[in-house]
Amino acid sequence: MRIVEARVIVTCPGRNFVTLKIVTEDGVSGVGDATLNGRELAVVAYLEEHVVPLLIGRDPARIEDTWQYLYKGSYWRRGPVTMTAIAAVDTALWDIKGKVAGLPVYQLLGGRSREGVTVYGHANAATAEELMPEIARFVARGYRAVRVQTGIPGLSSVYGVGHKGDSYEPANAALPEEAVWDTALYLDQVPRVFADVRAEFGPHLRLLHDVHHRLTPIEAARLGRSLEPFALTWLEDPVPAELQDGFRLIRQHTTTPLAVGEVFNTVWDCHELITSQLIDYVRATVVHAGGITHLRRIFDLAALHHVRSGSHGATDLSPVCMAAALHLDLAIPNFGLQEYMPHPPEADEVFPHGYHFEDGYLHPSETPGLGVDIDEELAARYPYRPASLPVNRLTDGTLHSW
Ligand code: GCO
Ligand code: MG
Repeated sequence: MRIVEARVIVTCPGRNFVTLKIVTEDGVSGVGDATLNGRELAVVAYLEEHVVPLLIGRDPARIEDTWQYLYKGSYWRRGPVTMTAIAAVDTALWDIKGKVAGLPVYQLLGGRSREGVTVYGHANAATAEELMPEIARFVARGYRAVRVQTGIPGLSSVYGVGHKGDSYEPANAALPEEAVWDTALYLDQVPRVFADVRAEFGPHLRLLHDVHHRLTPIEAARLGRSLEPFALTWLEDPVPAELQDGFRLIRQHTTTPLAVGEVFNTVWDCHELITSQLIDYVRATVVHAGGITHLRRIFDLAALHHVRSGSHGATDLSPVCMAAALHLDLAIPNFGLQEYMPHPPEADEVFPHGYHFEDGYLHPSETPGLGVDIDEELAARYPYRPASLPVNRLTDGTLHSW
């Protein structure tokens, strides 16, 4: 069997998504997510100009060989654009393999290791008082784990806050919006809010918090320590992770579990974090870390070192990525948690899928392949809209991590 066609589809049903569809000579097709938030068209060009010509005529069954061909064959290894493009191809080929075998992809990965995929939702509000009903809403829907983000008095906008409801969408302007950041205000407020949340919801609800790369290691160590009484499931992205060694210092000072990885592309971004046991959860995801094939490799290394998965699942990852993530989550031995932000209804319509939420768990589709597709006619009704992520500045104007 040969690949006869590969098309790149760009659509904006509420937000931008890039999808690769690969078609075989037998008429079997597979889909892969290729969305890189705020840099979507770079991946479109990479796929259309440099990858699609290499796919035509190849055997779609040779997933590992195709992965190696695209990774080693590009010479310029790694990087988000390359790895997102490779991920899209890899995901689509797993979809095809499942359809050809007549099996859901998780069966090809070794079968289920659990009954469902535990997900966490996002509760956010400007004040602690407003937060409580938001968290209660998730608990009422069966969520066992909730990420809590709070406003900071003195700051007009904060990552993860200000958008009521399920879909927080920071890429909301053609050119980056600018926010102002103050670490001292943040470090003062967050432990107070978690004290209130624990008092209200008791010891058993799993609580998470995303720092979104804004602290230095010693600041993160202090935050982790001040949050210890509230027993978080994880503190996410406490510092930018280019310097893997930075986590060593945080680790030496706090028992608050650490999670990182949504911007990682390869195992090389986290090998030191994993092998030195500097983190507890690795949050790399299918679409940005080279697809099912490479993410499996990261999770297998993690399993050897007591690190569990916690894949990124924000709304800028399409339902195609979510479907693929769920098959992997169900199969691996060291699954931790899966992030879940439901997509807006128009995105769900463009990407018909069989995964479903029930009682705090997501369940992948039982249909052969990934159990997700793209309605190309509908997709064409939502043309691409330029959208950028915000930037952050300190109060004196210095550019800071967002
Ligand atoms: C998360 C993430 C997202 C990112 C977004 C960037 O934990 O869900 O931090 O909210 O900011 O995916 O594109
Ligand atoms: Mg995050």
